[in-house]
Amino acid sequence: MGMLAVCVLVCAVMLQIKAAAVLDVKSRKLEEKRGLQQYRGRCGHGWTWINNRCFRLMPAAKSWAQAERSCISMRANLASVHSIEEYHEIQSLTAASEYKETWIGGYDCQENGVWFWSDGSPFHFTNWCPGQPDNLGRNQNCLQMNFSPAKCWDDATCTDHLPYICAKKM
Ligand SMILES: [Ca+2]
Ligand SMILES: [Ca+2]
Repeated sequence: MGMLAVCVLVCAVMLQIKAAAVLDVKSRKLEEKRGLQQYRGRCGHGWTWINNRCFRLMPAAKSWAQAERSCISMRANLASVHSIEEYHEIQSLTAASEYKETWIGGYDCQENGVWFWSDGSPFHFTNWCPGQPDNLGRNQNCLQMNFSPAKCWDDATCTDHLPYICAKKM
């Protein structure tokens, strides 16, 4: 075999390998997409899949405690938030209601300034508005999102009536 023939053969084989690799990546991406859709579907009607959890905005305003009870009745809790990216995705659920103030699962009822999430997850990430939490009137122990034009977090009076966001694990 001449040098040229060997080159052509090698090139042809290389091209085939490359084509197979591209196909492989394509089919893997398709599989991933299908898997993702299955995940989203598993959340059920009315729920939105974000970061392996299912979220739902409940527009009928309730006190924080009644909101938590309502979430629990759907095997969920008021939503906890663990990163700014997650916050923005959760926030997008409130876009239709013009980013109205909305309860999520943070509370500091037992000891002022010691915050917990009602789903028991660690309270690490925060997005407080400047000057918040201020425990105004020594009576603000529940976390509302979308506060002020900056749409950040505020401690509010737990008996205020607000829409709320529930979240459940998949
Ligand atoms: Ca407080
Ligand atoms: Ca406040």
